[in-house]
Amino acid sequence: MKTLSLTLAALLATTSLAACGRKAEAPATPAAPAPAATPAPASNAMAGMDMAPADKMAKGVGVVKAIDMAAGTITLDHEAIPQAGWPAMTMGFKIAPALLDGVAIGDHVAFDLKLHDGAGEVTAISKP
Ligand SMILES: [Cu+2]
Repeated sequence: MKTLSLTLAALLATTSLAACGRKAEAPATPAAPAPAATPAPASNAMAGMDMAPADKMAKGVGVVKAIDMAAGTITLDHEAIPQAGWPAMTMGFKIAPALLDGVAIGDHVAFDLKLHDGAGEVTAISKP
């Protein structure tokens, strides 16, 4: 009986982990139709994995190090971003290719970020 319980627990754990990687599906999850009064139940359930429970905006400045139009990414050597709790560093961000018009490697830029799960997407970029 004890062995059976352990096996069941292991199965449940495996199922939960598998469900984690398939957020896009999950139609049977009771938490899916979120009532307006309850803020982001899915995020709360995943709290251990999230750096930030919800999207957050931040502003930064830095220098363009690399651009990948096809992938829609930009690498920025950015100064510290207190709103994100980040020190200065060089890192890649998602960016809509349309925003990369007129942006070149070596440009000093100011940018807006949308932060989600510790990753950032550049939502605006300009040369001050
Ligand atoms: Cu960074």
